[in-house]
Amino acid sequence: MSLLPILTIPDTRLKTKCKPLANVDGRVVGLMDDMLETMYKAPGIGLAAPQIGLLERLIVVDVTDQRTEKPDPIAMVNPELIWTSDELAVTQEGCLSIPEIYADVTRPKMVRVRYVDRAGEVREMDADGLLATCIQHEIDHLNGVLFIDHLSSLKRNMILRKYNKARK
Ligand code: GNR
Ligand code: NI
Repeated sequence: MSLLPILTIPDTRLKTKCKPLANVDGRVVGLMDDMLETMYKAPGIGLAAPQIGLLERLIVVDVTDQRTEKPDPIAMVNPELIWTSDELAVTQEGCLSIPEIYADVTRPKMVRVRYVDRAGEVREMDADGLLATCIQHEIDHLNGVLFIDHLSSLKRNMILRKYNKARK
């Protein structure tokens, strides 16, 4: 297991569409474990492969509270949203690739996701609440989309000015 450095904006790899994985082999399982370790250490509730510079369709999520609940790590290869609810939910989101910036994002409240698990089996999962939000945030990363891209250009530009000023 190893900790991996997390890329931050404006790294262009965060704006790139990632390629599907052909299969789940030892390399991919090793990456899942390294990404989970990196996510827990950050700490974060999700991590997508492009955030560690890998342009492949792989995400990990665990929305349990690390201090009070037992872990529930989930790794998904080639995840796809096969259904999203008409009902929407607003969640304050953050991103390890845009440190210390938070904003309300509106997304479908519930989703059904199809993916390949660490055993190479195709699975489907229904998600609601923070898990649904996190899965959508991570799949966005695989398409080169960041949570700030869901905001108005006025709001996004305000945030980017704030980020660049804090980063200077
Ligand atoms: O740690 C994270 N928290 C979070 C909070 C609300 C909505 C999405 C997230 S994901 C984020 C980690 C991250 O950047 N994943 O890509
Ligand atoms: Ni993120």
